[in-house]
Amino acid sequence: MAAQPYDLLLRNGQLLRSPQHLEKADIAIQGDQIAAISPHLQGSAVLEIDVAGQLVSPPFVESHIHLDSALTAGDPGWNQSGSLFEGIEIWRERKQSLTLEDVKQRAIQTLKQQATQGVLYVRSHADVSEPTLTALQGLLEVREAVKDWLTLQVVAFPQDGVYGSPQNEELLEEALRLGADAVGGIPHYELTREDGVRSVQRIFELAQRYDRLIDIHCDEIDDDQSRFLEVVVACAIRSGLGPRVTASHTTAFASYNNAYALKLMGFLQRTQLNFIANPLINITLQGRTDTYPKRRGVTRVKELWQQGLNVSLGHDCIQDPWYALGTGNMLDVASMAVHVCQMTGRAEIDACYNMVTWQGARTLNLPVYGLDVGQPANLMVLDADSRYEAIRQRSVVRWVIARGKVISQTEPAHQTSFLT
Ligand code: 17E
Ligand code: FE2
Repeated sequence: MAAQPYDLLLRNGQLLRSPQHLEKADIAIQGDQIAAISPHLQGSAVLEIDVAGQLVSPPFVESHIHLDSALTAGDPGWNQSGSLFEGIEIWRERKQSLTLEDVKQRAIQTLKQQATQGVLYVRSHADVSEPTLTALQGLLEVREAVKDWLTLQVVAFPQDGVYGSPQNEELLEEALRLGADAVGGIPHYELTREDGVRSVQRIFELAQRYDRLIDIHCDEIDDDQSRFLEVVVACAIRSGLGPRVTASHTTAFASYNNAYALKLMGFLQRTQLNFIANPLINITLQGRTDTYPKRRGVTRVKELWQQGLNVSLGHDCIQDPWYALGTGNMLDVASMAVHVCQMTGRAEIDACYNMVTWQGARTLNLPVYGLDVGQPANLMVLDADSRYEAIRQRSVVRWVIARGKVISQTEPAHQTSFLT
């Protein structure tokens, strides 16, 4: 009797089996799982695709984006100074008119744009400093609506500070009761340094009480005196929560003097903290008060990576008050990291690819991720034969497979002929 055909068979792929390891193989999918991986798979399939040596990779992980503000650039005004603070003011005005429909429509449109480019895991912040919690409720509904093709985590993010106004602390806790996956904060934007410290301590208490992850916007400023990362480190060491905690942005780390940075790096070794850099936006947002020399304002990605700490990369924004550009393409993010963080060595370029895949999965605390038999069939095929080529060419993601289904197909860019 003939063997049951697979649902889907990808032949002749360059499979990214681990952060270190590429393997030429066929991969078969049955239902929503990876059923077999082998250099020459026997058997047939309902749908068989010859991927002809192209890179077969686990999906991209977008570990840091603000879906509640996505696609609002210019509404109600353009960020003329390009600063974080003008962005916060524009958003403060825009968020007065949020409705559930508005949030859901823009978030789902953005997620589809991301998914067609291979992003199947996303962590989004939801501003919880408006009394109706519309952004949060909208994104929680979106998390449910997209769950058959994309995994969305929602962070309760108090954009205006936990202690910025009297009701914010309670709103943050209410967001956790409503089901946010993680608790966030913004200590460098609290009214005083003491409030900043207190906010971090409160975030850790809430995370423990509600058993949630932590992802704090931390020291997103060029002020070398902004030192809340050390408070996060202290709380992580004392609570033992390290791997469940993320410090996002940490741009001030790029402005610290080396003596202090060296001490901090030593402390970080005791935490297993996760870091997220957002090089597209922070290269434009930071350094705005400098003349020349002008700082880059992206955290010490290379040094953190060299120390063995987990670093992932995010877009942060797609067309919003902080950054009017952005397409959802994670290879743009990785490419910007290669440039801004000077990760140009061959292993460093591969590391930047890993920062939008494996390292992102670790930041999100995903229980399973990767290409192994028995795992959920989530993967993508890129028009490139290596991570280096994918980043260099910003290669098209030809096929995206989510839960065993082909959810997106893109033709490669047209070939150009030189006519002279
Ligand atoms: N809010 C914030 O505090 N920082 C950012 N980078 C964005 C929103 C995008
Ligand atoms: Fe952010």
